[in-house]
Amino acid sequence: MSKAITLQEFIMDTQAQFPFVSGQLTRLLTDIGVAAKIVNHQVNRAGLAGILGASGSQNTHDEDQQKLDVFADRTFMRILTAGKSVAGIGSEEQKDYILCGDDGRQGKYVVMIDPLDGSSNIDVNVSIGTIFSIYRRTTPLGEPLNDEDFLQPGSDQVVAGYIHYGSSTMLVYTTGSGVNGFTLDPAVGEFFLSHPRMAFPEAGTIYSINDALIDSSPEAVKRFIVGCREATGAGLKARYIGSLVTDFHRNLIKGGIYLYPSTTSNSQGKLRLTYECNPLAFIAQQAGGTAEDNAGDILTKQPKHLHERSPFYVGSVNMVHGLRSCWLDTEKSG
Ligand code: AHM
Ligand code: MG
Repeated sequence: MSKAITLQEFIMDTQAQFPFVSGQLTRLLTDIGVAAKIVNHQVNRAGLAGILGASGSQNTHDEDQQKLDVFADRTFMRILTAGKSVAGIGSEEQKDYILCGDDGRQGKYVVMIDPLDGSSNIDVNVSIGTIFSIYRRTTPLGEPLNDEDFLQPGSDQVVAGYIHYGSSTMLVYTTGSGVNGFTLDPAVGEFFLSHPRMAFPEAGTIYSINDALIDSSPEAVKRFIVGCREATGAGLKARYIGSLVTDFHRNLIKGGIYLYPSTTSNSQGKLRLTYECNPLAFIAQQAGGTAEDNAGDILTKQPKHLHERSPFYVGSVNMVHGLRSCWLDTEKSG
């Protein structure tokens, strides 16, 4: 039997393979793995530890924070700010970005994170996730960080990943050279490589959308969904959990598209560009899939502010391109 590869070993091997991956990035990825284990532990015992339910506070989007949202945010902040590699962090749970150390003068990297995504599923024991993204700082080392460091297009990501707290806990990430997935063995407390070189199956068959949004979504999305429904005889299926990481992860393994559209009441949809859409878009691209907003490739979009929202369509190429054809058709007929 071949030896199981731990996350730590894999990170070290990757560092040796790619000269651009510095010791600081290795440290940072290791820290994310450690924080993931701590959050996983709390997620698993949430019903016992008295940390289910609302925390009584709200985040910058006026959404009620759950106790686990706050716990996960604090855990990632504490661990990432303690290492020497992170200069600043943008989090869904924090109104402004956080500067590490001396105004972010030290540390080569900037992290964008949604510490616990799928909050509405926490209390009902449904899978949730963490989404993260790492950029090189744009301001020179030794100077304080500024807005530009946090508002880089998704195409500049160095690393993107997610942790999926599901029936087992997985950490999936890319450094721009394919996507690899690691499963946590709770008995030994280690992530082991379980899903090397993850790739979207060529032809996706799953469509994932909140049905209640369809009537108020753009004509192109409506047409696409009508097409999907008509093709159920040909094997298409609707599946929607309401946890982005879970829906994405399933579609990555089985093949499909996830849609969170703009609507008449929310012209930019719901999901946040910098720490929800872009990381998953980069992973999708590295796994042979693709991601768009209403206008096209989402990775080239210039973020204007930290908590900017964006319509999001991500998954297998055949399905995202099928949606693109619907946009073109509606433009022609409109
Ligand atoms: P959150 O960051 O507050 O958890 O919101 C993001 C979540 C995604 O995980 C999920 O795909 C989406 O919101 C579900 O939204 P809806 O309930 O509108 O379908
Ligand atoms: Mg979220």
